[in-house]
Amino acid sequence: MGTASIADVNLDEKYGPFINGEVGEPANGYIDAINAANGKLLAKIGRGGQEDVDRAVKAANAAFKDWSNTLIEERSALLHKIADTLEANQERLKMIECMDTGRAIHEFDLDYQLAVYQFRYFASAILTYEGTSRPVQNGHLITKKEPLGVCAQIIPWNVPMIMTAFKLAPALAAGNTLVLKPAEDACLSIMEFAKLLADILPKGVVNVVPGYGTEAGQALIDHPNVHKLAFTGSVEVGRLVGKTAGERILPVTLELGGKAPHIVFPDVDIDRAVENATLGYTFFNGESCILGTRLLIHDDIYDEFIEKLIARAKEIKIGDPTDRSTRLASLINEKQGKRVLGYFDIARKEGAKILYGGNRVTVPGNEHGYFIEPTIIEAEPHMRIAQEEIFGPAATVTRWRDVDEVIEMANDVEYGLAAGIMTEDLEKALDTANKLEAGSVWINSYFNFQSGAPFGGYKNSGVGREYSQEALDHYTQSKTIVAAYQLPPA
Ligand code: TXE
Repeated sequence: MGTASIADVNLDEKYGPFINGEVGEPANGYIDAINAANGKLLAKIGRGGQEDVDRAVKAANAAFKDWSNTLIEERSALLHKIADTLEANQERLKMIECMDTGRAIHEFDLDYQLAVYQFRYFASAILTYEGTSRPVQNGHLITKKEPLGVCAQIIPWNVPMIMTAFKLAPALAAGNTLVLKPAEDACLSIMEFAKLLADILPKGVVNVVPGYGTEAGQALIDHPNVHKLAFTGSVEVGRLVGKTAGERILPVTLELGGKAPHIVFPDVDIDRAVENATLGYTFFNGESCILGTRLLIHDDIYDEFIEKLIARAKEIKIGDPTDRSTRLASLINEKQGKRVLGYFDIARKEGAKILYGGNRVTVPGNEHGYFIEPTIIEAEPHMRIAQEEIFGPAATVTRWRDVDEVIEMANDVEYGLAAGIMTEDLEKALDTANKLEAGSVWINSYFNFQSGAPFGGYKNSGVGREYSQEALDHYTQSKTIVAAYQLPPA
């Protein structure tokens, strides 16, 4: 299938919860799913509640025994089939996700590539995820990895298919069943994907209950028959999920916010560095926890770098999300739009200087959307604008002179998800990378995702790692069996 257009997406009128292989009626009615840019009704999504979650958890528990006992070769083949199906249907799903989130359509090429890779990676990784077996004195020792049971997985709205793949692929590969609660603000691509899964996976292995966080989400994390909690979203809700896991002694993984530093050394090719920095703060519409939103630029090149950074920002095309030439489009909703503009006001009050941008833009035919200019703000490191997650296409810029000083600046935030470094001196780059408090450090190439590279946060950015073999550890528990050949003598 070629590039899809709006006319091709052909949405259902309603998307109830996907439970036990079927789309059903939600217990509490429906919520409107709105096109983020033009405000038009796209479809209705189920407003999941306790009753739907009960049914979903029951279905996942019923499916667990058979699924966990399937041969790993079979599970691997099914994960490849999911990847094939996602690839075959990607153009339509990308367009649905573009309209639902408001993000520019061209970005979804990366989203779906990462999602497909994720299923393929775990299809392979599970085949080599072995326990051990060795003779011991008068017997034999076996260690094995067992799945946990039913996983409750909650994801946000910014990159729905990436998040779904990050959660589903390792959990399924390891032999778990699951209930996914996508975000109320953007879940149509996931509801469509769930229908495709009905033809691939046994009933009940994957269940999807859409709805509000305080209703479907809360009911899911509180459910007594789930065995693992996995969450991506705000720190605030992450704490709540972590607290629930603590009270119930459940394993938990949390992927929360970020405020990544992107350090520019004076030896860089400035044009290339500006390009990489621009990608780093504007991709994903600025709505991602991994963005390089704190640009720390060496004093020697600061003025020239800023001049070019502003010139580059001016070239960025803000427009209709479905137009392939658009580079920045609409934020998800009014709440996020006001939050981002509110941060610009905070910055002004703090005495930070908005060097470029800072405004909402109107895109004809899309007046409902919150289109925000790429925004460059000169700020002191301690200011709120340089400390808190904005979740919009904005970066702070700050000068530095001394390497120790910039490392301290880079680490002086509550988050530690990602970081970037630009220099031609690899020794300096690696030394700096070793000193940064961040789960991922990208040198000279921001967003350089590689399959198998653990992804997750230091500090308040979370607990646990996804995207890698480590994720299998988070979806399994180890069992040790020590077998003696005979009973000890009486
Ligand atoms: O997140 P929430 P929101 C950050 C970003 C953004 C801010 C708020 O800074 O501006 O969070 O976004 C579900 N029990 N990130 O309000 O509320 C909710 O339904 C169970 C960073 O959208 O955390 C959704 O499915 N679930 C982040 C999911 O949690 C609950 C990506 C995330 O929503 C719940 C998104 C509850 N009580 C936002 N309350 C990242 N790490 O990438 C809500 N939810």
